[in-house]
Amino acid sequence: MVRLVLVLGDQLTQTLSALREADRENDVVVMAEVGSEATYVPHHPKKIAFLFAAMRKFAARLEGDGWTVAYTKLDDPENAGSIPGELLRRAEAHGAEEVIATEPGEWRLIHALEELPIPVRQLSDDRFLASHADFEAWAEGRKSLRMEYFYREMRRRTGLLMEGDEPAGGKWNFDHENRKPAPDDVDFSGPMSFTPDETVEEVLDLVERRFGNNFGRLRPFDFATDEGQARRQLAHWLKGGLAKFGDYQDAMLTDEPYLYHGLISFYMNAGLLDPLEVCRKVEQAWKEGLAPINAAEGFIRQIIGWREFMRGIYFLQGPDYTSRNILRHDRSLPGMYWGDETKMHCIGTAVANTRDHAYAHHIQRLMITGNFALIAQVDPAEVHEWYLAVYADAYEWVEAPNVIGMSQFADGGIVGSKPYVSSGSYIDRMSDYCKSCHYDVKTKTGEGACPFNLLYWHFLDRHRQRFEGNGRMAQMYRTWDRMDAEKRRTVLREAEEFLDRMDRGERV
Ligand code: FAD
Ligand code: DLZ
Ligand code: SF4
Repeated sequence: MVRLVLVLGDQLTQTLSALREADRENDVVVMAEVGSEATYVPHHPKKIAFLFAAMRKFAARLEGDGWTVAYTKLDDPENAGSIPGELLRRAEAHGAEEVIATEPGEWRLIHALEELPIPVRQLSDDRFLASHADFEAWAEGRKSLRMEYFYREMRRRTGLLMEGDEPAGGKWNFDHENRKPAPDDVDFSGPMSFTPDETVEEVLDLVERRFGNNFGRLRPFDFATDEGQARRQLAHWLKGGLAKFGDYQDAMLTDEPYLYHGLISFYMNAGLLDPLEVCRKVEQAWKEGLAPINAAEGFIRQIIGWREFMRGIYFLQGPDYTSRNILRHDRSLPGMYWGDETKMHCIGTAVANTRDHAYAHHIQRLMITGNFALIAQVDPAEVHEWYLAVYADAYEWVEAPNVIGMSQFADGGIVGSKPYVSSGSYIDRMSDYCKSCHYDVKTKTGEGACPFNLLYWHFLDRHRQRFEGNGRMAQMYRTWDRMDAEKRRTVLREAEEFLDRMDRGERV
């Protein structure tokens, strides 16, 4: 009996569980570019182009390895328009009665596969270290789920940066060394640039025609689109970027959209790079003296700690996670997130980087666009949709816990123990943004006051009841309470006026 083997756009891994389970001689691999996946949010054109190009190249590689691949291009007139539709069409054509799949990274698609009228076996996605059962077992009985403890388990399990039972360098976490402000010069050239080949060019034309009006610049396009290129990008960064990754992890510079970041999340999330192999290479670089422990540990924590932890939370919390809104924020996402002009240089820069590269680094996502959306009290569902659309590494399993949880505190503190909010002074310390801004970061109220300064207190004041008992926030409330009453009233009034102007669509 012929079986269909589903390979999704973010499952481009030769050793995928569904491929391991299948029979190369008899089974048919199904891959499809479909309207439903390409439009469920208005994805950045670079994200769509990256995935379609990588899918086409991966399909060709499977065929070269002897697989039969039924590949549907987006503009194929027979295209059924959705993953379930394509599976049914192919099942009929090949007389298949069963589908083997690796579990998708979004509840939406898991449910769609469950509802198919033919049996679908969804195998666990073992490209991750922790299975759902592992994470559930770890979470069981804990009052709160903290990444740090989960991370230590993953260190022990993998043996990464371990010396026997002890962490290498004598401690588990070197984060306090990883908060240096922006350097004057960045001596790393950023990611490699890959010239589009024929396959990529064909996809770029297609995406331009079909998705050219989506937010985001399609060209120039220089992403890696196959495993070999992704490995070259990794090697390039290990050599030039890793050593200072830790030091400047939280820094931001106007003319340096990448600093020392790896730009490998696109490739790991789509399946072109194996996260554990990436970590082993980072560990090796540390062993060879090519990177200090704070860089190696900081990076490995992001992968076997945060990345795995976020996925665990997404699946543990269930399908309603994306609609959580514990703070009851309901403002519409301002037009500046979609490229409308803004006088705030920090937001303008983060959004321009996003528009041009389908990328912004972590601290821009967390402390610029995320921080602003939170203190401006934007509806987290709208914030979630934006992040899911605009970043080339965004799939719900990783994006939602980062946005709903870490960035917007909409889950009430499951991911983070306190909200990531700051006034302008943090941004000024960690970046060069404030030097070129219309607003003055040192001005707290009145003409030219930095909006982050106003909205920060406005947010804390509105949510006083929820947060003042939080030990990690007590100092913030003490500072607020020490301000004289008239000043506090002025801050709150000016914050409201700012938000009104923003809501009216004025350039703020
Ligand atoms: P580097 O800075 O070089 O970091 C190394 C790797 O660590 C990343 O490639 C990534 O795989 C992993 N990592 C680091 N932090 C996290 C994290 N918090 N969660 C999961 N993995 C992490 N990451 C995504 O992969 N997809 C998303 O949709 C996504 N959305 C985010 C939304 C918000 C609001 C925030 C605050 C963070 C989000 N992140 C997301 C995490 C992080 O910002 C990106 O992984 C990182 O910017 C990717 O760029 P890089 O490869 O250059 O990372
Ligand atoms: C993101 C995406 C896009 C834009 N297009 C496709 C597609 O046409 N075909 C496909 O198989 N996958 C695509 N993807 C990735 C899926 O949306 C992803 O597999 C699910 O969201 C689960 O993570
Ligand atoms: Fe952003 Fe305020 Fe600095 Fe301007 S002054 S860049 S708005 S933090």
